[in-house]
Amino acid sequence: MADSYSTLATTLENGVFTITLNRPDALNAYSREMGVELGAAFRMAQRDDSIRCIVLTGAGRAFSAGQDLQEIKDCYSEGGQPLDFGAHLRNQYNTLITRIRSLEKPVVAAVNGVAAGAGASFAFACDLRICTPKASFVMAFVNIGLIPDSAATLTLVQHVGYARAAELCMLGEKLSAEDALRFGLVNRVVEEDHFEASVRTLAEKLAALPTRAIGLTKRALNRAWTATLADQLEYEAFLQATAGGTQDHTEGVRAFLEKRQPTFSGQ
Ligand code: T3D
Repeated sequence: MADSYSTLATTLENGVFTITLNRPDALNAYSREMGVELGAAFRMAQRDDSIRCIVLTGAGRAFSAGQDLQEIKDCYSEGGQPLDFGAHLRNQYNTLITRIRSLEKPVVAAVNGVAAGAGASFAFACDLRICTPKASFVMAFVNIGLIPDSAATLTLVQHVGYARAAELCMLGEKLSAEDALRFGLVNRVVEEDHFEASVRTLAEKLAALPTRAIGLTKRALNRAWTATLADQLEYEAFLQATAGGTQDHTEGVRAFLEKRQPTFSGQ
């Protein structure tokens, strides 16, 4: 696949669409252009049936340092036009976070280095997080007098609980990969030498599973935070009616009965 992005590098292999944030000199800080390109890449990931798992990672030594503060520096100069934070978040970050959460395919954050500010928020919005021992997470917002955004006030509480989320958000200190694993914030920490291969193995495994069932599972998990027991039971029944009608469900049951490995098509 030809790469038509200037802030991202992408590959599609064995059903795995890898999106690499590619501004290593700025620690892959989020620029306006990166926002536009990420939007396009995630839209394509949803549309293209050959894509069955998405990996989000960073080039160089960082995952992402969050908002590019250089890009908005004029807003802070004497007489500069102040940033319209509400509009900036609504138009850029919020649409991307919504897209990741509502994408009906598994999204894995392969956290190769520091993830700070909205960079951390993007990792938290993914379904799974795998990182190297060098990775770290910094809720850098407080260090510049802002509140955590891009849904981190929700996702971080979901992943680690209120007390740990409050400590990370209020102190703005670096959380190591080891502690992130202990807190349940990341699923796996893998030595750097094996990182790429482990990410590939995990992503290809996800890509070979029943994609529609995974998408529907994601819907149910997303809904769980606000649902009552009765709501959730009903929602599961509703979604299962769709999952039960997929080719992959039939294939899964037939393979079980015929004592063979299933071959899932994603349909
Ligand atoms: O509406 C809105 O815009 C609000 C939205 C907010 C979303 C946000 O993400 S707010 C939070 C923004 N991010 C930050 O505040 C993080 C700032 N960076 C850091 O705290 C540290 O750089 C890191 C913890 C990420 C990494 O530290 P370290 O020691 O490994 O690297 P460093 O030496 O600080 O940075 C290396 C270079 O990257 C350096 O440039 P230089 O001096 O080599 O030319 C540094 O300026 C640059 N860099 C790091 N972060 C950013 C950045 N450049 C632009 N924007 C950045 N966010």
